[in-house]
Amino acid sequence: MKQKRLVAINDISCFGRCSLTVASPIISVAGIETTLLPTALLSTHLDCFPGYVSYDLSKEMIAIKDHWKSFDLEFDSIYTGYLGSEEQVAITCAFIDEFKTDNCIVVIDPVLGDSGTFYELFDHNYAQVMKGLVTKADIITPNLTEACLLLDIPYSETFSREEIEKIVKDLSKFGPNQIVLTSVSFEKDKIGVLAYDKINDEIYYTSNEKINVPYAGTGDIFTSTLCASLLSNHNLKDSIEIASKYVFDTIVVTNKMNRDYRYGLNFEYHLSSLGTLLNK
Ligand code: PXL
Repeated sequence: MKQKRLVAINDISCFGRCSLTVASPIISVAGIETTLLPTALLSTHLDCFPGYVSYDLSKEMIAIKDHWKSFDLEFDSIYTGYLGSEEQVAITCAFIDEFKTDNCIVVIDPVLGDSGTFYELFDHNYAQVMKGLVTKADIITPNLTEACLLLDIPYSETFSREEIEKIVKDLSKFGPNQIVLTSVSFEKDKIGVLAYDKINDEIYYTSNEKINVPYAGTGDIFTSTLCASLLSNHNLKDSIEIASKYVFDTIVVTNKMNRDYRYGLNFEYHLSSLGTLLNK
């Protein structure tokens, strides 16, 4: 029996349930060995916690990378999320160049923004640099805002199915074979995920009831679950369904708790069931 090993490149937001604090448990529960390359250490995520403290770990990332290389550590997957600066995107590109082998799946969540705008600290220059990282991916998981920023097209909440299919096909021209586009909505009360598999020229779509909540970390829970599912040998169609359903169930249970939205999603509630499903 061979256990797969993934490295997650993302920040540690100590409080608020996003990035590595969700990626690590979700990928581990699928039975995958999870290695962490932290990009920054923050007291909280950046969504509405005034006075947060943040420590950049760019230098440490290079030292950790070089140490791993010294004993030929290998990965079945490299998964990148929030990167704090253009320099960190460059370090991540170098990491992929050094560690990607033929059987290693590179999953890039090109974190740039949401709801039509950039996240704090990011701008068009940063989006340009992110395009370079995207060319190194096998799979990317942009939300619709990020897709538009990568393609330099105006954001809209009312793209038709035809326009969305053109967007995923255009994104695949950057290089990745699988495009998983999140926050797609064709019906008023639904929100979904549309995936394009370039090799088979197939499109898959799944949707759930739309619940308007701004929890930070939703995208991290989705992409972590997608990675866990794909590495557990579920196909792309099943994996987007598993990841979408897990995010939806997690939002439902969190909403019932009536807590401050900044505290993030109660992904722990359904975590063991997710593990059972993925290990089947
Ligand atoms: O992907 C969510 C996320 C990750 N890291 C930091 C964030 C957020 C969202 O707000 O602020 C630092």
